[in-house]
Amino acid sequence: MSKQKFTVTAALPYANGPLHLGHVAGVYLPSDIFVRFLRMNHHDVAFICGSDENGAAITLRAKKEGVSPQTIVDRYNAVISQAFKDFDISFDIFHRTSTPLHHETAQEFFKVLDSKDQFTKETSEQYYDEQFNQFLADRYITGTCPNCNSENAYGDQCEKCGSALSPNDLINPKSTLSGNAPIMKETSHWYLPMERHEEWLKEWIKEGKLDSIQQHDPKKWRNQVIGQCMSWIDNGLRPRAMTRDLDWGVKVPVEGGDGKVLYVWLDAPIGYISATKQWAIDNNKNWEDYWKGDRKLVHFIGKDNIVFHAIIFPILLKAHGDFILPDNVPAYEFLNLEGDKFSTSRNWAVWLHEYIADYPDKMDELKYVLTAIAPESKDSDFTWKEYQTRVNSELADILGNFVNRALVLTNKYYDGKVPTQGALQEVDQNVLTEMEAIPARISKLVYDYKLREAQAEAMNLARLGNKYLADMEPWKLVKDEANTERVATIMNIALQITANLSIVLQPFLPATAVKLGTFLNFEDNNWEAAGKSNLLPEGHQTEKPSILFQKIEDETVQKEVDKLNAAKEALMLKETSFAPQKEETSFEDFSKMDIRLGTILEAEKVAKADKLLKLLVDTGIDKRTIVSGIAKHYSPEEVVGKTVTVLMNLAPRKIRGVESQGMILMAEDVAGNLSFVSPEKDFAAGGEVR
Ligand code: B3M
Ligand code: ZN
Repeated sequence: MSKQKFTVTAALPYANGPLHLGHVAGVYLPSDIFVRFLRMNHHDVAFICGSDENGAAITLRAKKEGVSPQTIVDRYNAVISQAFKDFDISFDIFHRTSTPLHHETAQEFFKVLDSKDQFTKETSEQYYDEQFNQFLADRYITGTCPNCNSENAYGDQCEKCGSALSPNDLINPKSTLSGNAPIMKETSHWYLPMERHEEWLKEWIKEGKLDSIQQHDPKKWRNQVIGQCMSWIDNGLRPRAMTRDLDWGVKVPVEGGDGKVLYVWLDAPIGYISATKQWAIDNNKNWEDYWKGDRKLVHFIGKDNIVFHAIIFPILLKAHGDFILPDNVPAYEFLNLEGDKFSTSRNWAVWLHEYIADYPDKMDELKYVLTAIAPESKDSDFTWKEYQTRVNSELADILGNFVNRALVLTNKYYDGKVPTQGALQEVDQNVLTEMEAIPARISKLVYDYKLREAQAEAMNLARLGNKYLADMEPWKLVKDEANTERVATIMNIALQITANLSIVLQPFLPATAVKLGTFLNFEDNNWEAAGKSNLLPEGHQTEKPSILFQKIEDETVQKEVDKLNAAKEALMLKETSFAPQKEETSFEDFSKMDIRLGTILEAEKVAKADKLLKLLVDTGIDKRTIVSGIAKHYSPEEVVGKTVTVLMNLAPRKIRGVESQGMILMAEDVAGNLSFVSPEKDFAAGGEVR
C-alpha cells in the first residue's frame, strides 16, 4: 500500500478499575500490532489512548469505596498506564480526560455544536432517586434489557448483548444508589437529534461494506459492526441526551448549564482529539493534521462501544464540520475466562498488572496467546491450559526450537559466522519461495484487520524453518566431509529464515524480535526487507543464543486455576448465604418481645430426636425448661454453665412431648454453624436484652 496517514485510537479505558486480559485481547493488543505494522511500513501514524475519567462509571466506584472521584481516577490512571508501559503497548500518548486541556477541548466542541443549532433543548421527565436526591441516567439505573432480557442492563447500554439503551427502555428500572424503583421528575437537557442524520449515516455505513480497493484496503468493516449499526438505525434514531445532572465531569459551557455536565459518551471520544492535541504540543506537531484532510481514522474498540464510535461520534464530528470520519471501526467480541464471562465485580478475571508482576519476563507469551485466540469475529475463551499448550508446543517447540538449533549449530560448526550459500536444491528453493510469499500474506491480513491469522502466518515461517532443519538433519550430514558445502547451504538458509523472523515477528512479539536481532547481530525494522533470502551476508558474526521460551509447568497452570476458583468460591459463599433484609417492623412490635439472659443449669438429649437438647435455664425470675435444636452443634456437657439469650414470652409449645417455655436465640454464620449469643461481659442471668 502506498504511504498513508493513520490516526489509530484504542478505546479509553474507564479509570475505575485495573485492566484484565479481556480488555487487552479485544482492544489494546490488536491496535498495538496494527500500529507497529504500520510504522514498519512507514505510514505516518499517531496511536492515541488515555483514561476515561468522567461519567457514572467513576462516580459510582467512588461512592462504593467511600472516596472522592478524583482519588479513584488518580489511582486507576496510575495502575492502568503502568500496566500499559510494562506490557509495552506503544501508544504515542496515554492522556487523561480529567485534564484542563480535555475539558477545554470538549467544551469548545460543545459550544460549536450549540452555536450551529445541532442540539435541541428538551424538558422531560427522567428517573430520579428520592432517597439520594439524584437523577438517574446511565449506570445509575439498571433493569431488564428489552432486547436480551438480561436483568443487569444499564441505563445506557446492555453489557450482555451490547445494545445501546436509554433509561426508559429498561424493564423494571431500579436505582443503583438505593436499589429502589425511581420516580419521574422534570429536568431539561441538550439533545442530539440523531434522526436528522439518518440519511447520510445509512449511505456512509453501507460504504463500509465495500472492499473498494482490491489491494489491501482496510475499508471493509466487520459484519458485526455493520449489523449493529444498521439494526440501530432501522429501529429508528431518536434524540439522545448529551448532558447529565451530575457534579463530576466536563461542565456544560453554555447558558442554563449550571449543575450539569457533558454526557460521558460525548466527551470521551473527544478525548481522542484532546490527547492528540497534547501529543502535538509535546512533539511540535499540528494536531489538526491528525484529524483533518487525507487521513484514515481507525477506532479499535470492544463490541459494547460500537454505536458510540460508528454512529454517535461520527454524527458529532460531521455536525461540527472539518473533521474526518472513521475509516474503520474494528470492534472485538468478548473474551471469556475459563468458560465464564470476565467480571470485575465477581473478581473473575486475570488482571494484567498481576500477570506482569507474576511473570515479568513473559510478555510475549501472553501476547502470542491472546492474539492467537483474539475474539475477532466471535466470543472466545482464555484458559490457562491453552496458554500452556500454545506456549509449550508452539512458541517453545517450534519457534524457540528452530531458532536455537539454527544458532547453536552455527556456533558449533562455524564459530558463529554465517556460512556460504552454495548451490540450491529444489527443497531449498521451495523453502525460500515460501519465505518470500509470507510477508505479503501477513500484510494483506493486517490491512484487513485479521490479526489472528496474520500472526499465524508469521508463525508459519518458524514452522517452515523448523521443518526444514528437521528434514535436512544437518547434524547428521555434518559427520561426512563430503557434505560440507551442503551443510553450509542449509545453515545459511536457516539463518536467513531467522533473520526474516526477526522482522515479521516485530508487530506481534516485539521483545522476541529484539532478542532474535541480538542473537543475529542484525536489525531491520523495515517491512519491505522481509522475504529476502540474503539479509545476512556470508561471514556475518552471530552470537550464542539463550533459550527464547521456557516451558510452562503443570504446577503453574494448577496454581492459576486454583487462584481463580478460590476467588469464585469466596464470592459464591458471600453471595448466596446472606438472606435479604426482612420487612420493616415497628419499635412497638420489637418492644413486645421479652429477651433476657439465662444460664443453662442442666442439659440432656431428647430421646429419638437427634437435633434436640432439653435444657433447664435460670432466667433470673424462674427456672424453666426450654427445648432447643442445637444437639448437632453442642453436646449437653459443653452447654452447662453457659449464659445465653432467651426469648422469654414466646408462647409455650410442646416439642416431642416436652413443653418448651421460651426459645434460646442463636447466631448462624455463612457456613451454617450455630453459636449462642452470649454477653461479651460477665453478666448474670436475668439481665434484659433490648
Ligand atoms: N470508557 C467504555 C468502556 O470502557 C469507555 C470507552 C470510551 S472510548 C471513547 O467500555
Ligand atoms: Zn441485552
